[in-house]
Amino acid sequence: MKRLLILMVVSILLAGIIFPSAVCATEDSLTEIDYDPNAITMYTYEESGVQPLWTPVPEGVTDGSYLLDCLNDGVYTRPSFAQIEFLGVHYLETGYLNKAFYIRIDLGKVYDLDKLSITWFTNRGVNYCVYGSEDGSDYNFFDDQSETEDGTMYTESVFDEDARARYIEIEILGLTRHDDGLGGEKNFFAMYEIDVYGTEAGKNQQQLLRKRLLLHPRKLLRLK
Ligand SMILES: [Ca+2]
Repeated sequence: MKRLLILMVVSILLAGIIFPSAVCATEDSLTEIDYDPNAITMYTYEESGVQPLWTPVPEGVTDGSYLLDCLNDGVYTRPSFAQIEFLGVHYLETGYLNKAFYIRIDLGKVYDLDKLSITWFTNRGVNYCVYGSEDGSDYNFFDDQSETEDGTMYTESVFDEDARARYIEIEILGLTRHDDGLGGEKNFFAMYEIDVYGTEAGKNQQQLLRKRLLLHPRKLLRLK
């Protein structure tokens, strides 16, 4: 029985070496989470002095833009975007806000997360960090995108294997382009899409095992 097991393990490992494309297939097969974009909320701390809001649909605009639905509809072009505008003290040299504000996404269930990506509407970069929480009160740090450069159209956070959350918070630290002629303090940015990838917690054990087999074959050899 033990020999059979070893033979199976060796066969799997050899398959990984002979057909390395299998590793790529794992990357490509990420599952997108179909969360409700209308469950996205935004908040800041009262004492921060930052006033963020979702830009309301401008008068006369009837093409469906500026709605939260746009953030998870799989459309990465006009008019499918939503915009945030904010007023707050920021450092002129860096564009960083004195105090951050937060976008919170409720995925509806707890997920083992693989990746979060944002497709930006304009060519102004947004500096942010990503946190995750299973219960909505205790958050873990997931990723740092605070070095985003001006002109960035797409950012991506690939999470560690143990990243598990129902709630994701995107901490908006500021914009890379601070001077847009709007008076120094007022600013805005827009997003076409916020994509989150992962699988429902506890339902992906086989997938995780396969991932570990491919990524950490030596660990498997130590198993009895
Ligand atoms: Ca969209």
